[in-house]
Amino acid sequence: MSPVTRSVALVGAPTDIGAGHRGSSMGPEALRVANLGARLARRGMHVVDRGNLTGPLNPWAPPTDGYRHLDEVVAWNTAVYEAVYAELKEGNLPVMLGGDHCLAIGSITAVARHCREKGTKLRVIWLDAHADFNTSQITPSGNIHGMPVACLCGYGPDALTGLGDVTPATSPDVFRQIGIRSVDEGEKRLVHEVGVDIYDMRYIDEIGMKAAMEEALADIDANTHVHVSFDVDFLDPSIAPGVGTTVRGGPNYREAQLCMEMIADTGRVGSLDIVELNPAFDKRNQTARLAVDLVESLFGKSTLMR
Ligand code: HAR
Ligand code: MN
Ligand code: MN
Ligand code: MN
Repeated sequence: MSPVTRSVALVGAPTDIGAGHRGSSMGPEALRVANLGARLARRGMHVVDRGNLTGPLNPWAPPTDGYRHLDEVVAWNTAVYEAVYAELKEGNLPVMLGGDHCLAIGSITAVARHCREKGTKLRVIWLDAHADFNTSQITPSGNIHGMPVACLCGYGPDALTGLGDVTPATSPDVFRQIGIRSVDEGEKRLVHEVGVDIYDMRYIDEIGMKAAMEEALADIDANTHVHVSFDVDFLDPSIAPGVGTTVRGGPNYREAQLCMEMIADTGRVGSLDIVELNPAFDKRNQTARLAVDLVESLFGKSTLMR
């Protein structure tokens, strides 16, 4: 349970507008069917479900100038930005139910504004198989869900880097990326150049999840707002098949639990994205149920056992 707030607002963003596969638009409903709200309420949190945001349909068009569906991505992110900012302003802990990962541009831009207004330090824990640091110049696909971290750091189109009150919304030092194992060639050069703090799977294999998370969480203090951006493809596909872009060699169940538990122990979680869940690839909603399990741990489920 975070001392930041115990009132949680679920905000659905049912779209696959930034993805390379259709179906993450069904993510919010799959999380509801897996009882996300009731599970968090059982943890002692006050939960309100705000329902779903609306936005343009997916035209399934090819990229133009290195972006697929840029106008529609901007429309969806504007809606997410406004909704998440409104929840933070009311003192609620927003949980954005994606949708694909392009929507983190809107949610984190809102969180960054909130932190500036409160004089709080922002730390984003980015759980993902991918670095999501592509630009229109280097993207292999044009899919904007491969670009949100770059956009948040100012590498992207004006309409996305300038969503909030300050451009860019964040900087690379804000991010700690965990579980990374698929980075494109140009993207690799760019993350090194700008110095993103990446705890990739090779590193986690070598030193273990515990030591990796200790490093990643080291400078979180009482004045830090922790935002967790949970791309469900972070998890190993053997336990989480319900995503569009599976990459072998992710954290197993226990490693993922430990990761969530250690973030919970900071007591500073103030906002969350759950993204890239794709029921079209899932079996009996197992990936949604696993995501809900892990989110319970993120909000302190295991703490009572000590
Ligand atoms: N890097 C690839 C691209 O840009 C795929 C990355 C996007 N996939 C995600 N995001 N699920 O984490 O096209
Ligand atoms: Mn992602
Ligand atoms: Mn991913
Ligand atoms: Mn806050």
